[in-house]
Amino acid sequence: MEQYIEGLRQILDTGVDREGRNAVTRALFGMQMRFNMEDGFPAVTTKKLAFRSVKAELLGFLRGYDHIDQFQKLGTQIWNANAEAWGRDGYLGRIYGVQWRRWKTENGTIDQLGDVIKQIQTNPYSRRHVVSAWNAGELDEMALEPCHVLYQFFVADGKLSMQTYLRSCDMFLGVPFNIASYSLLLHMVAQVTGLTPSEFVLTLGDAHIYREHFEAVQTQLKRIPYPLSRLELNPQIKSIDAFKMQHIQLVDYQHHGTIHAPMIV
Ligand code: UFP
Repeated sequence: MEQYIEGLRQILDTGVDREGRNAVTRALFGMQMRFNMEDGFPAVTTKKLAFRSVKAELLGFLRGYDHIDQFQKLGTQIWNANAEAWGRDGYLGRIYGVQWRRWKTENGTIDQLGDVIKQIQTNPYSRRHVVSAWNAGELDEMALEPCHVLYQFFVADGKLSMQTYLRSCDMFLGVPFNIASYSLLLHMVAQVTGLTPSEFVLTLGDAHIYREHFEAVQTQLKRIPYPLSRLELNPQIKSIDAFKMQHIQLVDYQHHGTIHAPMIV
């Protein structure tokens, strides 16, 4: 997680301040972080990560959920503020999971993730293992335009790697969540394809810290990181659609205390 901490420091020290859509941020454009799963699971240790919420949101995406009630039932409140801001009675629209699993075409739907998993199994060295949430024709039907826009898998030596493009990155609140979520997805896809999870590469576009979070970030930067945790998946699960909350466990997670800071919608 040093790269994440270093990224926070770099933005705070050298970023540019701008008044954006919802608030003032300090930002840098274009960064990359690499997390090797062999080093442990990249759950941030310099504050408490709400891993239960990470699991619930990702399972909701995998099921193609599009309503706040579904996410809440699984155990996450993460979409509440965006749903409220959008004002459609809890309906979230054509968000991530809908595009991953049911991208609309003229005569049906495409299960992008399901298809990519099949391709990883049958044609592992393909350069087309891509899943896109950025459906330009449906952006105005989403509670939030996708921040994690696209991801791609890569197979070599029996190992599976993955890269995600994050166009807009709330470095304090969103990014630790995104890192954990995609690292979890990497583990899940690796398990169902019989590969070993290797690197998660996160490519960041507009990487920003909200002015409201500056103090919280300073607090975090003073803390000494702990060794990384480990992820355990129930090894019996062999289909991406079969995962449930209890099949996913973060173990030996040592962390500093929660740092409260408002989510800027
Ligand atoms: N954001 C993230 N990660 C996410 C997500 C949202 O960092 O996964 F969904 C943050 C980035 C930005 C805001 O601060 O939410 C989205 O605003 P905008 O659409 O104006 O970029």
